[in-house]
Amino acid sequence: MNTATEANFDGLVGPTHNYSGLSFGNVASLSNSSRPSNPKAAAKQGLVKMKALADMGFLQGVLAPHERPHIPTLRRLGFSGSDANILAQAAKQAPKLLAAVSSASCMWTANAATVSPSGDTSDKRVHFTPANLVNKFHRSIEHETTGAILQATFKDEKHFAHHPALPSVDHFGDEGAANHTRFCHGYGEQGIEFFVYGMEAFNNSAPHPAKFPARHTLEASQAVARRHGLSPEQVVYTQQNPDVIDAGVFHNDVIAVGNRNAHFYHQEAFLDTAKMKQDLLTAWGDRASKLHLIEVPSSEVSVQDCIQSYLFNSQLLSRDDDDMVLVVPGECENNPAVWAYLNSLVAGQSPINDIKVFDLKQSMSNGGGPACLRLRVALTQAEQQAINPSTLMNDSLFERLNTWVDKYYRDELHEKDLADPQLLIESRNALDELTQIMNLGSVYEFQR
Ligand code: SUG
Repeated sequence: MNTATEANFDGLVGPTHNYSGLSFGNVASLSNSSRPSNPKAAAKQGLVKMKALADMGFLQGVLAPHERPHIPTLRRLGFSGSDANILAQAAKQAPKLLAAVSSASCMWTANAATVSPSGDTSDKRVHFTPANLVNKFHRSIEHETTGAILQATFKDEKHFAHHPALPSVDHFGDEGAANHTRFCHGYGEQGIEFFVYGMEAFNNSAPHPAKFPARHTLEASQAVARRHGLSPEQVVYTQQNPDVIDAGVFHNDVIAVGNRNAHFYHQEAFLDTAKMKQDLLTAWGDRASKLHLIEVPSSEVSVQDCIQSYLFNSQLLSRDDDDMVLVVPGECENNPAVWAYLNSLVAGQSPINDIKVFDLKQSMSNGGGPACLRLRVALTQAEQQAINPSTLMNDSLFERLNTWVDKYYRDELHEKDLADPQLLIESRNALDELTQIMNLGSVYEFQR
């Protein structure tokens, strides 16, 4: 019997969640720059989604936020003295740098890593490569702590293999699972790993976007596939349409989502849609179920509607064979074209039979929807037993984390507050307690 399942590990929003306009190419991040944020509401919106999915019977995990403002990075960049002095100097001399090292961006755990389940890898372990996120400075400082938290969550070397991030250089720009999807018949079986890249780093004549950066390269995906020991005939590489990157689709998960035997994507998502379909069907071969390719035409939902509503930044979750639910942000309900499309979708013949809507406005205002907030990890029964149990969502963790958020989080944060030494102290106290709640050990620099 195949008892493997897919867990979702959501990023818990950190106490310094704010809007600093740090992500060129991400429309929401730029348009909400300098608006006040509400870290308490952000964390609670995320927890509500996690708890709802756990209550629906899905295996739901939590990944802890990182230490922010990140004083070790400021020290590396030449600031010195006490922590309070460093914050004051950085606020005066380089406020955007202070904002960058204060971002709670690790909440978007779709960018934490690429994960290959044991059904796909040559040594039959689950492989993790934290994403280097090299295209954005504020995100490029995440991968070391991400690696430490993943190791504290998936500890057992018998089942889990952890790699360091790829070299931190544009040629190997890696945004993790936001550009990676896995298709399979059952979660424990050999799957097809589908890597979507924005550009080729070593081929200047290949197409690339003109206005906004392509954050992820083909060469990065190929390196991850090699490291994870994937079999080449079960890997498909596809290029994102450079025009949609230029329209604001900075990750593939803003315009496509897949799960098991369903690929739900927009007509304009890929550079060569016909080849993408053919390559997937060839790799799919004669598996026991049919591969559903659900293409949304521009005539029904425009690329702009996708970016505004985050229709495709949804979680496509299997309740049973050919019975899936789509978890979407509230913005989909408020977009008439998208909502009409979704209603016709669930009434039709596809395996997508239900829609669940969540209010994630705090994260959405920085360009992070339901799918950005989660890292998928398909696990066999034995692997599930090997996870750090204190990271799994249930009634008691939900209650403890809500109490913890109430104790430490502010309900309003402005960019100028990032220089407040008290915010650093509050955040460290919060994380210190969190590592005990989640039994993570000393994963932060300030604890060593
Ligand atoms: O990398 N926004 C994130 C959003 C990541 C969304 N993830 C996925 N699509 N999987 C980013 O652009 C904005 C931070 C700010 O502007 O304050 C930010 O980092």
